[in-house]
Amino acid sequence: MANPLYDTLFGQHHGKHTPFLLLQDGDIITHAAFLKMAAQYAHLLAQLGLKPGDRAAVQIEKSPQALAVYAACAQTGIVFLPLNTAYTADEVTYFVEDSGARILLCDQNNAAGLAPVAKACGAVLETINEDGSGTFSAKAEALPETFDTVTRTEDDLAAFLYTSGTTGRSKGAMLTQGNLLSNARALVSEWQFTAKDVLLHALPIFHTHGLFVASNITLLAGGQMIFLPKFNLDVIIAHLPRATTMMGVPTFYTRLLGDPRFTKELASHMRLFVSGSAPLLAETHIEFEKRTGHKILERYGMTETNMNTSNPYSGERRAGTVGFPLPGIELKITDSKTGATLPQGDIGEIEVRGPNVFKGYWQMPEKTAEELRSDGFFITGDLGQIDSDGYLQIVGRNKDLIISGGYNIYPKEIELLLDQEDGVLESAVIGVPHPDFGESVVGIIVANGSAEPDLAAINANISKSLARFKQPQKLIILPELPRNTMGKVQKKALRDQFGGLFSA
Ligand code: MCA
Ligand code: AMP
Repeated sequence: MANPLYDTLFGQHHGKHTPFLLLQDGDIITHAAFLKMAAQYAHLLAQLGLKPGDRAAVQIEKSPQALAVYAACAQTGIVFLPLNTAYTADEVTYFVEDSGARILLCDQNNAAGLAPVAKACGAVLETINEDGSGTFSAKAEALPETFDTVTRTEDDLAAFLYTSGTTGRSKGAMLTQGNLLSNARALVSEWQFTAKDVLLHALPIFHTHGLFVASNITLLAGGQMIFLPKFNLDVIIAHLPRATTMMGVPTFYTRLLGDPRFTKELASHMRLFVSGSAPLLAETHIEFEKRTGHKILERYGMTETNMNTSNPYSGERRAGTVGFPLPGIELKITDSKTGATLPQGDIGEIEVRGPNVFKGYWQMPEKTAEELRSDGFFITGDLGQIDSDGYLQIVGRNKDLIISGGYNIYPKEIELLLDQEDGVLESAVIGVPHPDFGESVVGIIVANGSAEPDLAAINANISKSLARFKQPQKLIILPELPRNTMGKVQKKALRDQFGGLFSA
């Protein structure tokens, strides 16, 4: 095939005037209209001087146009680098600099703030706004409606997705065409997606879940998406009757359960509800089944690996577990210190190997070597246990990570900022249970004695450079941090002490 990713996901729909994206306002974008837009964007990217392998950094609101930029990157062989719209200009600067992106696509509202970033990095700045307007879309409108797809192989890079690290420095996970395609194929088959499916899509498309899981498998199967800009309970409930399937983070499901309009009748026609990105509490799974008669299908994945395991479509979907390795993916539980495989039933580090596993971190060979073994196994940093029936249960994390509403937050990044603030000697950032987001961020500060830290000023300062969802919901001053005999901060003790802060 000339370009496996483009041909398989997009090219197969050429000339089809079938519905693809069903929008909130009732508009319908057909496959043909979508591909025309993507081809025009592909021409524009080429005209702007981008070559196969170059990176395109994209921080725009969810829209058909945003998805068409992904398709255009696939068609031109350009590496798609989507960015969370909540990131501040400081955060975006790092991604553009680190990736060497040749274009930065942003919303007009952020263009003035991001222009210096683009200039300093030698990237072209263009805009696409929430309603699809913008300099990029305007320039593309007059361009030809078809584009000669650039030849690629499955081993070529398709996307960079940045994921934070325990050192506080984000790493660009390099995903190949083959990584994305193998996973989409496995999921279409396991979850029995067909052209008849209508997926209720309320996830953002700048992360794996909304882009590679939800969108890629719908494209591969030839189905439709009710393509909503974000999760809004009223809108979800209004559109549910038209859908056959839905994918979400656990917060979607707890919010639905919190609404009396979400009834058995409303969900009766649905074929499948999928949850992932964060642990789905067994009680949510059970309550959902009681309310609707549906068992949510929970699966487990990562930015670096796409999806690794899934509960079965036809067999028993077991609450509190993430099911079995997907076809073609090997999974083992190992001793974190020695790397040796542990006996079945023991708790240890989850390692995975397969065509889904990424190529490495962009320009970080040492980091890559720390997590990706030479034999191809990726060390996930998650702790798991396999029960006697083969179901994987995630029992904890070997990495200091908070997951809030499905977004990953690395404490180190926030601690580095807090430590620089006036009056702060040191800090520890922890995740504590939160009824809506699963976990929420709390910052613990120790004063350096020079002056009482001004918490309001600290909050205001860090909010300049930190996306809102990463900002501590609460800052607390303690005389000292609990430490073990080796001097390491005991975050578990802090989580135990402050675990009830957001109790419902
Ligand atoms: C929004 N806010 C948050 C979050 N989202 N705070 C903490 N955690 C969050 N996740 C803040 C906003 O900054 C705002 O703050 C306030 O909450 C309300 O904002 P709003 O935009 O109205 O929030 P929302 O619409 O209610 O959003 C919550 C949400 C959303 C629907 C749960 O965060 C969401 O769509 N999450 C999905 C994330 C996702 O796709 N993850 C997949 C990653 P203020 O009012 O103070 O200004 S991929 C992955 O993890 C792997 C690969 C996998 O396995 O899938
Ligand atoms: P990310 O780095 O955004 O790709 O997030 C990946 C992490 O999300 C994994 O390493 C897990 O810690 C977590 N995760 C994803 N799916 C699940 C799940 N179903 N249950 C528990 N944790 C999950």
